[in-house]
Amino acid sequence: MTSATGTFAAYTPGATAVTYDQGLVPAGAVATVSIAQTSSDSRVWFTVAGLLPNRGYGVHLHTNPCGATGEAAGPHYRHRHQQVAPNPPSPPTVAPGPVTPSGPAQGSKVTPQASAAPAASASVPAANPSDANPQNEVWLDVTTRPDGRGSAVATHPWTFDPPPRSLVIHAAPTKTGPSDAGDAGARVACLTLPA
Ligand SMILES: [Cu+2]
Repeated sequence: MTSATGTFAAYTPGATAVTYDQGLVPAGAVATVSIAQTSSDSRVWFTVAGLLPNRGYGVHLHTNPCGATGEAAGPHYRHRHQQVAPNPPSPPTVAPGPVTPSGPAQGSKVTPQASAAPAASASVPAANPSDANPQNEVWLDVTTRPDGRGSAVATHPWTFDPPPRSLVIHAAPTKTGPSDAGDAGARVACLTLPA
């Protein structure tokens, strides 16, 4: 069982729990994450107190520890990395025609040609529902009760490798559309998980 508890406060180096927006995650709010695994599956519990009442927040596990800004937590933890390029570049067609000498070679200048192969960019769709979904990621969205408390549980038929290193609270519930899957708005707080 891996567990982390933190009381959110403005960032200081080494802080476990950081709030980046005290209007949405007030200093003093407390969150706990617990991860239990068997050889084949995993379960994650999340509880939080001290948030705004009756409000939805997107919550996910992310790959990196928290830092001075929300971006430090890196991307969502993903079990499977499909990263299917929508349009794989086709190999360049180079006609290996015979080099025709045109007149005396003396003085002719040969300009080295840059490789015609286009740089294959490893571009991955920012939001792809086949990658960004609660089966492949760990989504722990909460809608807080009138007292500002919330909780969520996520179970998966897989285990963590390597372990996620943070839980990030976002400003809005997680979206699931074809172009915005996984998007939950600004990163408003972060809790670092032990390695
Ligand atoms: Cu997130």
